[in-house]
Amino acid sequence: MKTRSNTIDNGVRNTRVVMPRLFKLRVWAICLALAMLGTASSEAAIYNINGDLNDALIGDTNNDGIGDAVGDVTQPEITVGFSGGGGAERASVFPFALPSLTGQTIISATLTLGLRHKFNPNTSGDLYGLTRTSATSPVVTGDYFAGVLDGANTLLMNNFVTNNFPVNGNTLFMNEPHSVSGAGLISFLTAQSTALGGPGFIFFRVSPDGIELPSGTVVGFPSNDQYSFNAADSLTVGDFLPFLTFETESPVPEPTSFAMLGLGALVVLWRRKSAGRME
Ligand SMILES: [Ca+2]
Ligand SMILES: [Ca+2]
Ligand SMILES: [Ca+2]
Repeated sequence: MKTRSNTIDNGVRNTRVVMPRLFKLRVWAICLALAMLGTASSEAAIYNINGDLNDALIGDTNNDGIGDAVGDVTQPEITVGFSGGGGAERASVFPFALPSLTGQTIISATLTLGLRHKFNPNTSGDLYGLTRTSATSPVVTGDYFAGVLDGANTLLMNNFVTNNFPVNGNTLFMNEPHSVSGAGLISFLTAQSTALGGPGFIFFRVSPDGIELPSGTVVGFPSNDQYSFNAADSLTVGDFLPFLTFETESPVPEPTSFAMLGLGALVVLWRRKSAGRME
């Protein structure tokens, strides 16, 4: 072990060798940490995606259980449930553009839709992720569903919106954000991203979990029995619009410059130490 007393022959070497032991340990620790940081790090990214303007309702206008008409895609408010008068059951679909996520792992995600009105709803609205993906965003009639459970698509939240005021109450203005997060949504996004294999569109749907067929034959139902959601087209300031946010992680494949720096410093220290031992 070298001490201050036996290294007085060379001023330059002296300044090196008498470096306090604790300080030397710290330098080693920092170099090692830099090296480890570079080889084991991952990159995180956050994506904030507004709903696509092609969001729309789909109607089953002849009440046969099959969707047959996509509503006006420019409407600021789209509905889910039974519409009186014309007698149509409706579901609403929200497309989102997904970027390429190759090499990334989704670690958290939240989807938010803005519930705008409740029109005497007697049924609840269930939130699904649709199995289909597409290179384009338009909603199609095949996206329609009404009923208790749609086994062909991914149920993300049962009773996403519910009636919580007296049946046959008045229409209520809500503008209330409703969100879903967690493992189910992460799993769905991961599956859709994999299916796309690059950028493309994914689709979420709110469906009524009750069916009222045909119009006018269900005694006691109000003229309207539905929810409405803010569409991406809404221009009203303060509206909660369709919004998807998620975070990804991806490993950094190459040792970074930090790692090279850390390894380089380790080599220099090791050489100096070896040289010191040989003296
Ligand atoms: Ca729209
Ligand atoms: Ca139909
Ligand atoms: Ca339900």
